[in-house]
Amino acid sequence: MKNVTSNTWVGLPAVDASEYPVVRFGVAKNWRGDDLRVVATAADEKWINLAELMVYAVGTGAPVTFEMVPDYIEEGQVWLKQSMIYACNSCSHDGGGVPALIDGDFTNFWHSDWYYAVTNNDPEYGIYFDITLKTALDKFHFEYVVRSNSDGAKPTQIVIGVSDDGTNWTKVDTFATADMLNAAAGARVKLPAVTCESAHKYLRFGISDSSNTDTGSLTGDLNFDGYKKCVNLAELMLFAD
Ligand SMILES: [Ca+2]
Repeated sequence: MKNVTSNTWVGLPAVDASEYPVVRFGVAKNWRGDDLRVVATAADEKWINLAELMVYAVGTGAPVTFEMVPDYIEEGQVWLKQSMIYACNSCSHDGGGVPALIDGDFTNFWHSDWYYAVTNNDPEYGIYFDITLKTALDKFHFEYVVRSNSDGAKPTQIVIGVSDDGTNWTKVDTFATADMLNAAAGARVKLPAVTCESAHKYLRFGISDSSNTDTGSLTGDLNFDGYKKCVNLAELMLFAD
């Protein structure tokens, strides 16, 4: 908890601030006494700066406490943060990496390696993202946005896995929908909901095939240089259903 008026932290573990991406002010009120619903974020993320919120605390003259919300869900969307995502592969010479995948900007993109070797793709999940949640989900769906200036390496088959330990994965669904296959550059694609018998904190979004026609397969041997099959995405979104 933090007292904004005195600017002191109480009982907050000394860990990377990105592990606490969202702050919810539960008891804040404005000068009229109206309840304020305010969220803010730690420094290296892109949401509201905490400094903007201190005005309200000064206005009331009262201490304001707030809670840390590890997984911020708004209208069903789980706000993905960089600290929640492990990408088995990201291209360092094209695209903006994982940050570009979750920045809300549909004009930039994440790209898997091409030309240079991909050394850790998976024979079942292809090139994948592992998402670590603090709050387990038993029903969820993904949405993504095709790269805005090209649909030449869009996903054409997606494999969803879940895990209870982040190590041992269970495949729960494979999608190759008409929406995926017909998606134009810049299109937003909604995948069907995934329903599990129990809730899981670890989700895997695997891309096992793409429309790219270069040599190889995303689930196969990409371990050598050359124009190998690749995939890219403008944005990835997760929703709790
Ligand atoms: Ca983006």
